[in-house]
Amino acid sequence: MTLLVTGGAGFIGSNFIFYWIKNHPEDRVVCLDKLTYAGNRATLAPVLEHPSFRFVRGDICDREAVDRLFWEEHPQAVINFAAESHVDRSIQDPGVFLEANVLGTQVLLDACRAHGGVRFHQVSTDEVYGDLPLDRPDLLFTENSPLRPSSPYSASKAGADLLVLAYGRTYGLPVTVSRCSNNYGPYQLPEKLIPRMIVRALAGKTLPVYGGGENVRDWLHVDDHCTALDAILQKGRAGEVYNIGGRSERTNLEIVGLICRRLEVPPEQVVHVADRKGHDKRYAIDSGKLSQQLGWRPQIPFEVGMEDTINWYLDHRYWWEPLAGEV
Ligand code: NAD
Ligand code: TDX
Repeated sequence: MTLLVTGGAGFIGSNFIFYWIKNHPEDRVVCLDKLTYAGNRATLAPVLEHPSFRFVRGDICDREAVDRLFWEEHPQAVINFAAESHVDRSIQDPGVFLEANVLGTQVLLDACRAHGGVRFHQVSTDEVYGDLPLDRPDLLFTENSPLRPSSPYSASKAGADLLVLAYGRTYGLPVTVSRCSNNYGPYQLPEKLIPRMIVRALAGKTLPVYGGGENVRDWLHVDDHCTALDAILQKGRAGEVYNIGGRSERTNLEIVGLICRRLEVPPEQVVHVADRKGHDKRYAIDSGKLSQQLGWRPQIPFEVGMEDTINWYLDHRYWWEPLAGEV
């Protein structure tokens, strides 16, 4: 089959393309990416010459370009990673998040409808559920938790999720949605917590922790996210939402502490700075539905994945140094 991967020059999309080409060599993969500040064509260098891969620079909001690509490639499935993805940027400038994340998703859904009901998967986030209190470690997000997004980013993702599900119900489009916890791994832009701290630590800069640093995130290695997406694309039921998480909860201070120990950074380099507006306290995901119905389990223990990730950043300065100017 031909699989259209949007946003494939970003962090998770590029890891997914590598995963898919390796594990499904019979398939053709077409990547559509606008190459915003977050997209990097060089990341895809290992597959750019691959005979079953094609890279197309383009905007998912551009109806004509998307339609043309569907006529050229006749994809049997679309997986949508394309999005503005950084919460802090959405607080500064929400407009572009609404355009890319909501309207761009609508353009893709319309193309799937117009071309015979193409299978569509939306890559979404646990942030659509809002946050959980720090003093209730027993609580987890399930697929039935109410949507209570806190930031313009998560509100735009929640809007897109609802649109996807509505296209499934109204037009019978074969859609699925996955909501994943925080990813880490290679090729993550150093605006996000883990690579930002690694890159700044290596540069001898301060490590800025927002507020008290007690906020909790549920970390999942990007390769485990890819295997979950594979299971959903192949076996997921149309109209369903699947949570994806690693049950690997850590406070931000624990993450920064781990990086400091590994890179032998003195604790004085860690500084507490102004808190993020509307900062979500805790995310924790129950992915029982995915494991029970589709047999998925995460395979990479957090400490192992972090060691590999830190080593990757140590070995790939050429990749991140040009991107690390302002972080
Ligand atoms: P990223 O910012 O690293 O990459 C986003 C990619 O989308 C970039 O290559 C960018 O050029 C492209 N893009 C942006 N707007 C576009 C447009 N209008 N048209 C075409 N391409 C466009 O993001 P990421 O961390 O890889 O996240 C990918 C997806 O996964 C996003 O939808 C995000 O909401 C979701 N997600 C991310 C995480 C995480 O921890 N990073 C967790 C759960 C879900
Ligand atoms: O410099 C920092 N200092 C800091 O304390 C940065 C960049 C972040 N933080 C904190 C804020 C969060 O509590 O670390 C935590 C993680 O922050 P981010 O890396 O910005 O991720 P988060 O806001 O949790 O969102 C991420 O996971 C869900 C992705 O960016 C989203 O795209 C995804 O949907």
